[in-house]
Amino acid sequence: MKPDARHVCRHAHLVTWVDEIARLCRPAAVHWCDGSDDEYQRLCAQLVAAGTFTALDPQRHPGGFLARSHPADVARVEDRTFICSPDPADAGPTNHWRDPAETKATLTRLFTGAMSGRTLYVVPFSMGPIGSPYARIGVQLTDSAYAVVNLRIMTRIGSPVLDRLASDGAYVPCLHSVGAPLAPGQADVPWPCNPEKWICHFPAERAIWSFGSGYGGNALLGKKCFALRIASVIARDEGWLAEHMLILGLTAPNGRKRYLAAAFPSACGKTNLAMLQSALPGWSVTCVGDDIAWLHVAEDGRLRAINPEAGFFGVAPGTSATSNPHALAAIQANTIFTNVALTPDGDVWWEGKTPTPPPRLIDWTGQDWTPGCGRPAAQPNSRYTAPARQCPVIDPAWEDPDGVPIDAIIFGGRRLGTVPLVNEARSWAHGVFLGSTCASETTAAAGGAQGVLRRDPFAMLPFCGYHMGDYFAHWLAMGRRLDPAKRPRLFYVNWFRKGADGRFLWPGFGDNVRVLKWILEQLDGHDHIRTTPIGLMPTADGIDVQGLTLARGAMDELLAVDAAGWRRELESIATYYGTFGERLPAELGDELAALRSRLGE
Ligand code: O2Y
Ligand code: MN
Repeated sequence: MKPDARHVCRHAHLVTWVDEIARLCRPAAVHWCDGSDDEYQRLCAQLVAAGTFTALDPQRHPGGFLARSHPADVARVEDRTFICSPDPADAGPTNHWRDPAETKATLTRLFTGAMSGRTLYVVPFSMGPIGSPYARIGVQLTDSAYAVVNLRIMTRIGSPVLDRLASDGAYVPCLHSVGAPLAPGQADVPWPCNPEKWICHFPAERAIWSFGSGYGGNALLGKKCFALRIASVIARDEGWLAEHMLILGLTAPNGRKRYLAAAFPSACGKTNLAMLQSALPGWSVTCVGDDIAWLHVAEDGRLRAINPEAGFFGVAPGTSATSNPHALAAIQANTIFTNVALTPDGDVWWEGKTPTPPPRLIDWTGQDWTPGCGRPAAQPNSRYTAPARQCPVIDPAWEDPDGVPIDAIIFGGRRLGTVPLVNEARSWAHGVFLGSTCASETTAAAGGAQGVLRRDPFAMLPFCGYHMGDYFAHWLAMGRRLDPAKRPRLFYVNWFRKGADGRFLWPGFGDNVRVLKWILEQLDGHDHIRTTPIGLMPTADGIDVQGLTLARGAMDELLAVDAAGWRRELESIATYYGTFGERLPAELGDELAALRSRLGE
């Protein structure tokens, strides 16, 4: 693949690192990515020839491709994800820790000759708009062309990034191999990978080494590995926040626009909220980002956010004209689909895309599929990779180098009971308490039994690169640095509360704008508010339900403070907090005690 961008690199340290890795991994060729459209097209054609990609019907999905992964390489591997801090205590109780020197030694053995017969791609990438004071640069060395083309959508890559690096710019080295060397003459497979997987982070040296997987967060190292795990450590040290948050703009009928950020655990509909199609006339949402926010204190004491990504790596199942029409429009062209089903006429399909499935499909494993055959057509974690600029409601300021000002931050989770529709924190410390208690409940697979509660503080459980107790302390410190008059207000929402009949009480999707409206009214000061032991909540008529038919009594239940449920919640939080030992900030213990006393315990 010629020509490449090597000649525009003036960065001696980077050249030396690439040479060193090439000597270790012994690729057949080294290609420096320039990030051009030509290069992207050549790599896609190469992936089609290799059987990794199937080109979709150009009428239905121009520039669209389907990739099918190895059936055992379909998701992030949390149990193989390691934080290799020098001191195990710094990884904390929520991470898997490994000794950095031992891990480097093990990985060095695994990477030796790992790229034989393959091309080593050098992918300089920028997280954040190139030139933004908040952007950071990484360089991924990878033997996966699939990773390169996905990175080109998800980040800004190539020669402009090398230019920006100049001769001595800082970068995060990100080493990746699928771990499937080819012997001379050995035929390749469409999705090379290794049964042994290692996703390793070295926070002290700000480096990432990933081995064995070609999928998603394991392979696109700019996303969870860099923009969350390593960036959270950098942010702690430099005084900013790297968060698992969407960013949206909300415009009221009077034309006033405010920006909100929101943290939800995976599988709570973040992308749907980020691109919400408003059910309320006159209200509209624009999308700045759907997964990650980097938040800085600006000179004026305000919090400003950038989306460090340039694309969406969204989960396909459940994406429909009802749940997210704007995502459907965004993925119409120039999109890579992974592990979805293929229709006979070259279109894609997944569970929930249409109310009824097509009569015949090729499923994500490449087998014939018919409705009722007992297997899912699309892998449940199947994905689309699409450029953010294609979203019809992308915010005009989504690439503003200075970011957008954040007026409210929303936390949430999937809670079947107890937690109300919306609740505002009484103070910054109370908001940090709310964020620290984020949790999602899964309905047990059999028998409709009580769900299993997984605490996911700030939706960062799998993504915080250091001790979670120190992370809480960092959030408390950030609040002290913000101008109290301009500090974002902190909220907690729950779209997933169910009634006694087991049905969701709240319709969700586009109707969630009704809750966003109440949040905005809170910022402007209004009287649809009541003080409760758990925080500030809407009055019975506080949420605008015009045009919405809720089940009888549903709003009362959605806004109820269930004392018995909260008593159980207090105990659950106390047990959870106990896991952080002495690194739990005293303020959070105080918030728990204050809640206990407000609840009359
Ligand atoms: O399984 C993967 O590798 C993807 S996970 C993911 C992708 C996009 C946005 N968020 C997530 C997540 O797990 O939070
Ligand atoms: Mn995510």
